[in-house]
Amino acid sequence: MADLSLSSTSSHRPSKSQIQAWFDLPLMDLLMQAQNVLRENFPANTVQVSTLLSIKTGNCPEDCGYCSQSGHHSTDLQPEKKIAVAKAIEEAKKAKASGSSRFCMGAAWKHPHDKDMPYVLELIKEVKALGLETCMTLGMLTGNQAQLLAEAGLDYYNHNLDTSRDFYRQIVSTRNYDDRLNTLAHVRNAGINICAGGIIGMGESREDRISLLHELANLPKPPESIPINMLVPIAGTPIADKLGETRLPVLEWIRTIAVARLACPTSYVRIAAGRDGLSDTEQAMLFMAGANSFFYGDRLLTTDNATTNHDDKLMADLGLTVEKAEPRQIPVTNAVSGRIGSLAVY
Ligand code: SAM
Ligand code: DTB
Ligand code: SF4
Repeated sequence: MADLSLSSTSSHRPSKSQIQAWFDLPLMDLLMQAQNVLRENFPANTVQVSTLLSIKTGNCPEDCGYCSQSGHHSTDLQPEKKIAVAKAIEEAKKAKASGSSRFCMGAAWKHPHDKDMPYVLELIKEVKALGLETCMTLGMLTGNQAQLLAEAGLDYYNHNLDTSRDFYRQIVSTRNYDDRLNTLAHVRNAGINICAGGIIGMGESREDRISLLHELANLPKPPESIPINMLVPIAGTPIADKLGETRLPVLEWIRTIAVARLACPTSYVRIAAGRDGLSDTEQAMLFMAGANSFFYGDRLLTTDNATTNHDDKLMADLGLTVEKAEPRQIPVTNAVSGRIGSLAVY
């Protein structure tokens, strides 16, 4: 029988041993706890839906061992320079029309250069003007860049810790864990919501997955959004080439999502990359495990996603409805009184 001391009330700032104990629960006990904790914190049967767009593809100076976009690996990827703002807006309109509530724009940069900032700020303003929530993932940020993104109204910044501090050294050599934490601190200080999670299935141990969730749950404030990606193996990347046909069982993804839900009860937990090819039953279990967010749209950044047609049917079959977009309001200074107010930009 499950140890009742492992209930959701003990979940705030969980220790590593607490997280390990959740992983060790019988699966049905874990799923029940996770679904109950989800329902204590969010409306039942409601999911947050995001669509991704790559705004600058490939030739990235970083050497992340899982990524098709690193300039250090030889993959089939066709690099593309920054796409036109008009083209991105067209894609955002399509995402909105198909029911997505958040538009996430990703650029394969180590960090944005200051000359790139007017471009990304314009994208934020124009996408927000459509009534969509905005998310960006542009690599490392300085405090000043984070501030500029916040002032433009950016809702979320995605910057994943990806795995444990120890295993991180085996997957990327061009930056370290503290670089990631520094950027997350700049994003938090600027008042932008944090989207930070990781990838599983890279050959890491369960101990590494425990450490990742421990890091995320023990940040000064847990991320508002936690994407849990399952590795999409891409030929020509060192990790996919090393793993060969070895895959992490889907049950471990389900377990990891459930433990993320218990460790961070009030965060959105996202089924991120890796859904393509899962059965409906497997996906239903990921939602049962407490996931309440997923990427919608036929493409992720450079790889295929589950199709929108199939996802529409899946959501109908599971009785899931899409959460309404609630873009962050931009703080404005009232020039006359000097008081801080807020202004909705759509
Ligand atoms: N360049 C930015 C950065 O590194 O933060 C953002 C883009 S990067 C593609 C965003 C996240 O996607 C990575 O941190 C990783 O978690 C995930 N990701 C990238 N390639 C993946 C793959 N092949 N399979 C699963 N997840 C992947
Ligand atoms: C995240 O954690 N997953 C998304 C988003 N944040 C940017 C990216 C997934 C990328 C999957 C591989 C690809 O399409 O290149
Ligand atoms: Fe570049 Fe991001 Fe890919 Fe790493 S994950 S190679 S930083 S695009």
